[in-house]
Amino acid sequence: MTIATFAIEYYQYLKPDGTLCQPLPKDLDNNALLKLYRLMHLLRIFDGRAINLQRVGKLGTYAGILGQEAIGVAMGHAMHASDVLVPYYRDYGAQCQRGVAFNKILQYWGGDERGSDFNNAEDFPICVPIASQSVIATGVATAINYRKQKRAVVTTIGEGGTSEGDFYEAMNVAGAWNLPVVFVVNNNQWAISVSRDQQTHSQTIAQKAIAAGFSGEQVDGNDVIAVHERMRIALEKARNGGGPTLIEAITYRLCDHTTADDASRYRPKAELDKAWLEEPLVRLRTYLTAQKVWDDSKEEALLLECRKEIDKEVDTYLNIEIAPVTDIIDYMYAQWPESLKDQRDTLLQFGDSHHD
Ligand SMILES: Cc1ncc(C[n+]2csc(CCOP(=O)(O)OP(=O)(O)O)c2C)c(N)n1
Repeated sequence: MTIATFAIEYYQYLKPDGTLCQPLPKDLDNNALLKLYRLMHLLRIFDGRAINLQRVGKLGTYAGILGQEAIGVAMGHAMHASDVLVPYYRDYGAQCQRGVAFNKILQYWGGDERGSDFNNAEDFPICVPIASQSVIATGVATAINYRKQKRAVVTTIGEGGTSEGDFYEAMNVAGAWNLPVVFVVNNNQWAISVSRDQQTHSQTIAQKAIAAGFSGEQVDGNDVIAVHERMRIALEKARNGGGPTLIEAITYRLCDHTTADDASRYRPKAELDKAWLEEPLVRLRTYLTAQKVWDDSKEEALLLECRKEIDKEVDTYLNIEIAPVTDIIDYMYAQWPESLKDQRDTLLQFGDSHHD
């Protein structure tokens, strides 16, 4: 006797060859798509600059987003200003649409905590301890429900992170309390050197939501249209008391895990070459070109404009006044323990030589 069955849907609009496999969703016309295309380019240029900055010693570490631009961009565009983003470390595409300047993101990865002090007071800073953000998101969503507000929380995680206990706990409470959370899984196929298949034998990540009592689905994460539409629907549902959704966005990390990694040591080259054929920018460009709203001269102008914009952000970052070295201690305790007092004295003794 079968007592439960379930199915996981997969959504796609724009195929890798740039043709549609179903009509465009109503609220995404060519103008909106041009905006998303511009943002994806801006991010790709930002990403390249950030890696270069790290390579010349101007940034500590950096987590790249090459090939994953569509997810953040679509998420950020689909969210309302009053929703809350509880991000992980590959969400610049959403953050930059929510009042976080690129120079702040650089500042964060440059090791300066002031990079997390951005204009948008209710979004959360980048979260590195894997899956802790999932639990935080459920806390925020509980507050929203308690206050009877019509807002949704979006939280992101990699597919590897969905093996963490915190993730399962967050999913469980989100289901049990019908919380307005959209869990977005950036399934980029690798958790550093651990492949998706080694990570879990769950057939999909999306089905993890089923056990928690709400719906999960897969979406082509390189299709900005599909991610946008599924986000729009999940957000609407969350804001209107329909509870949580899990969206597993299937993509591929075309870069190293971070600047501290060398993916060529564990990732088959043939797999990478194949993934390049499905990346998100080219397919949208092919589509827009076929629609006669895009051409080579527009592309050239856009690239120039985006480079200029990112140059400005980099300049701002490089000219930010460096915080006093004692800041790493000053805000940790109301009253310093003895051991920290000694460390602080030592820091003061060596002055600001770290500037060099
Ligand atoms: C709790 C915790 N454990 C381990 C790490 C170290 N770590 C950083 S990123 C990472 C892999 C994450 O992979 P995935 O969740 O698939 O996300 P991706 O980075 O691929 O987007 C690990 C293990 C961490 N940051 N936090």
